[in-house]
Amino acid sequence: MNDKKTILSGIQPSGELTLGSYLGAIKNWVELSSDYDCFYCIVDMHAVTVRQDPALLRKRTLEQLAQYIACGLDPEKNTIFIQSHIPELAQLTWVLMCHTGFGELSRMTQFKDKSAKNSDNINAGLFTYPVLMAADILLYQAHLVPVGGDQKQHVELTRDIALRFNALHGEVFTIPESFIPKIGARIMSLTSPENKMSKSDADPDGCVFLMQKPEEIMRRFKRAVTDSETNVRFDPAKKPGISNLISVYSAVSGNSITETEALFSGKGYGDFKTAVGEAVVELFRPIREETDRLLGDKAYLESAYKKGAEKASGVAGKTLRKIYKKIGFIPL
Ligand code: ATP
Ligand code: LTN
Repeated sequence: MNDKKTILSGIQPSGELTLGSYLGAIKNWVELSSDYDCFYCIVDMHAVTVRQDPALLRKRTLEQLAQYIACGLDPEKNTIFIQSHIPELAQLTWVLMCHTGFGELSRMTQFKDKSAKNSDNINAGLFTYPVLMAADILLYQAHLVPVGGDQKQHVELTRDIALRFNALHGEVFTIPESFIPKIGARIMSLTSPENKMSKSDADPDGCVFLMQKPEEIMRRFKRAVTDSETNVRFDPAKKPGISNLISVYSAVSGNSITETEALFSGKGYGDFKTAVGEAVVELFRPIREETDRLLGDKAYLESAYKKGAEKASGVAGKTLRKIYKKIGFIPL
């Protein structure tokens, strides 16, 4: 019998995966994957809360699948799937929406940020986005949700919805917890280090992408915004740029923040930026090469997402039947 606990997490195919997506989420997905029963999805339904070009969305979804695998997630050992392939998700979302308060959703900071950025398209999907995410997590009865710090509030909301539902209808949902890295929970933009590095950022120079060529990665690190001091010291409030680079180097090398500070004490910003850039280049090189190779084998990618959908839909169907029964829907 499989008595491993369950993990679920997802990333939107709303842009190219960044260093932030990798250090905040995927790195932990890989590290946790042998100890848990893992469900990792490409959340295309979340991505369409913002207008997407359909052809580009298809391309990015497949690319993201290849990148998950290239990062070390084996589709034989993990359930890797595309969110929209599981219709039970939308069905559960409706039920959960009827257990979520308007006030709760109004407090979500991501909604506030995204509606400010997309003021011409503040649609109902953008507002109810966290309920779809709660359904992702609860449908697979996940215990743990490895995400970056920006998603903590959504996991808390998921817990509140699940506790409320269980109190009304009996213990049906597992109560999930977020798993947020100590270092790398919030990687900042290289050009404006007071903002999160985001794949759909209007200023792509602030991002480092998984698929970028080494020269381009080096160029972005060398031009990263820092400050007028010269010492490599961690102080996010006063030195956001340098502190961000210290976090990146520490997360990539496995050093603590203090160890990184000690390693570069007395060295100038130039040397430090080169070292950070080189560490990231070497981290991404094998991932980029393997992604390119996998993208040349569309038949393999198709078989991988079909297998993932088959595994995911077994679990999804089971949870949904239970929920429908609990709330009084008559089974067909
Ligand atoms: P978008 O720009 O479309 O909103 P995003 O770049 O913010 O996308 P998501 O798809 O929302 O990325 O997030 C994927 C995962 O990566 C989430 O778990 C999120 O918390 C994490 N993540 C994203 N950006 C960062 C970052 N800069 N630092 C740490 N973790 C991050
Ligand atoms: N909302 C998340 C992406 C996401 C997710 C999930 C993360 C959708 N469903 C389930 C963890 C678990 C985001 O914006 N990064």
